[in-house]
Amino acid sequence: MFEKLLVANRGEIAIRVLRAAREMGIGTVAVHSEADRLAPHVRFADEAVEIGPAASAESYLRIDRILEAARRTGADAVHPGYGFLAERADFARAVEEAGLIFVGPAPETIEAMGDKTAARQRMQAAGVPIVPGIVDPAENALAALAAAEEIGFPVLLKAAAGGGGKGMRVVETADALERAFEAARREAVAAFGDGSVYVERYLARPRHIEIQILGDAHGNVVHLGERECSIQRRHQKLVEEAPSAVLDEAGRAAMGIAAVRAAEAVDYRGAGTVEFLWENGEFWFLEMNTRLQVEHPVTELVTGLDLVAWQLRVAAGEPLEFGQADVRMTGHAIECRITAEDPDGGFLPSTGRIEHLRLPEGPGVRWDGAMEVGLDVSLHYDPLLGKLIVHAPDRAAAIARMARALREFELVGPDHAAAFHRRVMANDAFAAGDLSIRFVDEHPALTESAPAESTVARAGATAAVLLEEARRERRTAPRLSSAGGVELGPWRSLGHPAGTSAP
Ligand code: MV4
Repeated sequence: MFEKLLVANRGEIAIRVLRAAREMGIGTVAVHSEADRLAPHVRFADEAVEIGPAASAESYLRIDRILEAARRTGADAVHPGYGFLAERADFARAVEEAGLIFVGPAPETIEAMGDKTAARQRMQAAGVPIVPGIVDPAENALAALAAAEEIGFPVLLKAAAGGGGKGMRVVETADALERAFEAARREAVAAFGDGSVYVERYLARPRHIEIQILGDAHGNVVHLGERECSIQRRHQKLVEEAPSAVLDEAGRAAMGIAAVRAAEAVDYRGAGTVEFLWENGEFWFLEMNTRLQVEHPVTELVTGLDLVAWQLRVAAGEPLEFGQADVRMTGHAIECRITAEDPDGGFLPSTGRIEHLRLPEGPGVRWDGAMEVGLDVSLHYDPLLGKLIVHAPDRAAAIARMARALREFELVGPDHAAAFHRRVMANDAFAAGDLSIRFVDEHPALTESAPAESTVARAGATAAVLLEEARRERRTAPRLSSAGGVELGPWRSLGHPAGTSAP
């Protein structure tokens, strides 16, 4: 095992990785921007190095400064987290060329999966089902039209350099194809500097289900089951769960085998995710993500495996010491992403100081976050404040547990997504497992607060802030009453603290 790990990230994922390293007796180095001097992740590491101004392009995306921090601290491995440099083949290569271990797959693997048409070709060759369509970019609109006629309308035009939905165009009829093709091409050039566009059959109401895989440097690959990630908005996942309500043992095995084949086809090392679209019992490869994902905890809770610990072990060259038959799944896990976004205001990012915070506790509850009272949430970074994750014996119990945990959750400061999640947990279609990637659009009430709800929320929030201020005052200036005792302070007038809990 290596001796000192540098975590090239911030926020909850930096803390997650630093925690695993500590438990394994590995030394830790955090990096941070000027704005993040007092950020929580800095305190979870043995050492910290400042790498530049607040803007990510000047700090967390600066390969040179991160490698310099590793050199100065004597780190021998680098974990990229997710986002930032996690899927940059040039970063993985630079880390290796500096003589350090990159905690992730080989640069060639990252590259192979970055080009979507190349990925489709490799998956097709490996026997992994891909969405029907072409596996080379269309030369021009006429070629795209010929492909579309063959596939059958509606079709989806996609950018080969894409991912995340940029440059995608649904085309319903032959008449509309040429214009859509030129638009998709322009968008792809603007977004990726590469106008290659290909054509797929359009799936109208699929689910997004992905398989977690883990590979070592000795050719062993296992899958750790699926995550259902259909509840999303504009390609931002909001709720994830494991297992999916639509996969039985046979379905899980089939998708798992396809994912392992996909991983083997690119000599996958480390933790990765193979994404599929699922519709009416059929599934097709969509993309492969060559990183640890935000939603990895739901897999950890149902498998009992520490994915970050395994990432570190296989990066150090240790073999997986278990096979597919040893992977067992128990119970049901759900994750809600608590983002600093206003769910009743189009999910616009929100900023401000965290004034009051109370995190859920109790059986089966996990919080992976990077939040504390006094922290300033800015627009510089991802709006993810933390993830609330629960584990229970079955799906109904997990929903009830998440609803309970969300009622305990109190955050006053920036607007945040907790109210949205409370509504999802109370939603009948969610309870029935009737999900698709259109779930949020199909249930507009999830993103509109009921009038009573906002009044109660405001009252609760105001009470919580007053209580917080009163507590601070008590801690700093206890006043003696005339009888010689300590006065309880102004919070007394607010009634019992339990009455202040946000809805
Ligand atoms: C699709 C699709 C429907 N049919 N492909 C969106 C992002 C990109 N990675 C792939 N995406 C999609 N590809 C076909 N042939 C619908 C989507 C899609 C989607 C996929 C997964 C998760 C969320 C999504 C939201 C909108 C559209």
